[in-house]
Amino acid sequence: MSHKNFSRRNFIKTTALASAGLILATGCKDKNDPYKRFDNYSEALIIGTGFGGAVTALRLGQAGVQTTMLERGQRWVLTPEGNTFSSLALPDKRSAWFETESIAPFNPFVGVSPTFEPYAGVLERVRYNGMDVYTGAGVGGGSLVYGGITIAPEEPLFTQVFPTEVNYNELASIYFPRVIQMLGANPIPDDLLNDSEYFNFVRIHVEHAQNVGLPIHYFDSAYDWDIIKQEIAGTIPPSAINGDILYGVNSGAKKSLDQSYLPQAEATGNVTIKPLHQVRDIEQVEDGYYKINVETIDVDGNITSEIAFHCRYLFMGAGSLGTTRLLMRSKAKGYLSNINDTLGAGWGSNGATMATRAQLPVNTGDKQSSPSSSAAYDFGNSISPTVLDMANYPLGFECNCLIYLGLTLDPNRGQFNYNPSTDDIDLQWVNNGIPKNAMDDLLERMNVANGGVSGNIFTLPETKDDLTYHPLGGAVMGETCDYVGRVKGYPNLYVMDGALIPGSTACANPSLTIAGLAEKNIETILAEDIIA
Ligand code: FAE
Repeated sequence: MSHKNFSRRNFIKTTALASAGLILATGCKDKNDPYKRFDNYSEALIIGTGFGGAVTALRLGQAGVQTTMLERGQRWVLTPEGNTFSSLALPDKRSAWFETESIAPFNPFVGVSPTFEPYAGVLERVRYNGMDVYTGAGVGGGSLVYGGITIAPEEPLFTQVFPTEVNYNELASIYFPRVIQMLGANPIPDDLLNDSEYFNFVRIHVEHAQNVGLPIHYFDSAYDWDIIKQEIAGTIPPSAINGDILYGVNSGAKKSLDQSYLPQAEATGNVTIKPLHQVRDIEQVEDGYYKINVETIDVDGNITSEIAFHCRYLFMGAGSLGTTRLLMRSKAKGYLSNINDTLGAGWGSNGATMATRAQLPVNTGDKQSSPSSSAAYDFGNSISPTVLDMANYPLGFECNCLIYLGLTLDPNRGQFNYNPSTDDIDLQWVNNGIPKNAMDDLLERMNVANGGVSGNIFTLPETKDDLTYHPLGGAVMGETCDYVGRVKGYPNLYVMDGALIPGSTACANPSLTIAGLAEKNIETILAEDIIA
């Protein structure tokens, strides 16, 4: 084992930075940080490399704080051949986090799926009683698998979900624009929207929504539209336009966090990312420092070593499920026993639904596989305000159908409980029907105005609200944490990710809200807790 060497390297590097004035320049409160006592020590440590983790890493790195990021998944590096990720059409082991067949929610291969060996792939499906949750795994977290939809919640809905201590105007005017600029997210260009056969389905969606009086929002999208044009022109192999979004985009068109925040964080010279490092649990040790117990794994899931890291400032960025699991497990083992009993509560699915309309009297085209670009706002819905994201449906043939992701303002909240027999958490979830009913109400109005029926597609026969891509909550602000993510009762322990969110991002896809809050919170934490 090279713990000693690693520790010594860290020590030498940190000392060198300190003598160069780089660490003292941050004005850390305790200038005699006794880090030498611990193996694998870094001043700050972040668990997870998704939105909350990546934002935190960049800002810590820029402030001169030596930071280690532990990520359970792989680092996926794009190749010129365009073969890094699994395709959607023929999923292989790279598509899923230790599964043996495709886990796509609209899997057209059910029963006849290709099977494969369990592997450290990019998309995880966690099956709870009555709710399946999807999350990303790998350097970049959910951004590897996400649709790039970058939407800010509307203020009247935001204030129904978030506590008044979170200032909407501050987020909207400072932090959301900062994230959008960092991601390079931007709306679909007019030429693609108006003329390309690859976006015919979007034009139909817009027309159908407008026919029932809904305003359309062309949202910022974390896609490089020039690369998409190259894919369409055939100058590079197609990937995003083939619907290869769920398992990663091979052409580089998706502006995932490994193209923005994370390389910029590493470029500060203060941030180190360690892939295939799966955190088991966390202990508070003497003087308020933290010990992080880690299994290193190989891509086949074998544990290759068990090691401990230490840090002074610990940031949770393992996502709603990952962070809640780690905190609850650590609490149950007596390592963080003072976290209050709100831990595990307040979890929500973001009121998410997935639905189709079929038998449409228009051709939606055989190329409805490109990134989504528009949403319709149904805030007058009598059951719940609903945002209707147009989604891509990579069937590859004319289906006269459209697929949607609907986000509703669902007040339903679940409760996680630690299960000692599995050493994991279970979700207690009772479906209240609101997301499905709101969505069906909206789709029915669209069918009456435009033709078509809801559902009735073999892969998605009816509106589903028992799965979500948007897990939120578990260590919620104002309850388990304060309003900037400090875990109550545990100095220097912070929640920076979706676990902090009170179960919903108010009819918006969550990445922008999670990242915007992380930007805002790390600014406060640096100023008040880390820098003198
Ligand atoms: P997240 O991005 O999930 O990152 C957590 C990281 O922690 C992951 O890399 C994990 O591998 C890692 N991790 C977990 N446990 C451990 C452990 N024990 N040890 C070490 N590492 C660990 O967290 N949102 C949008 O706004 N727009 C979209 O278009 C959109 N599309 C989506 C499509 C799909 C298929 C999915 C699954 C999600 C989508 N989302 C979308 C949701 C979005 O990806 C999600 O809200 C954020 O990624 C959550 O960010 P967090 O920082 O909470």
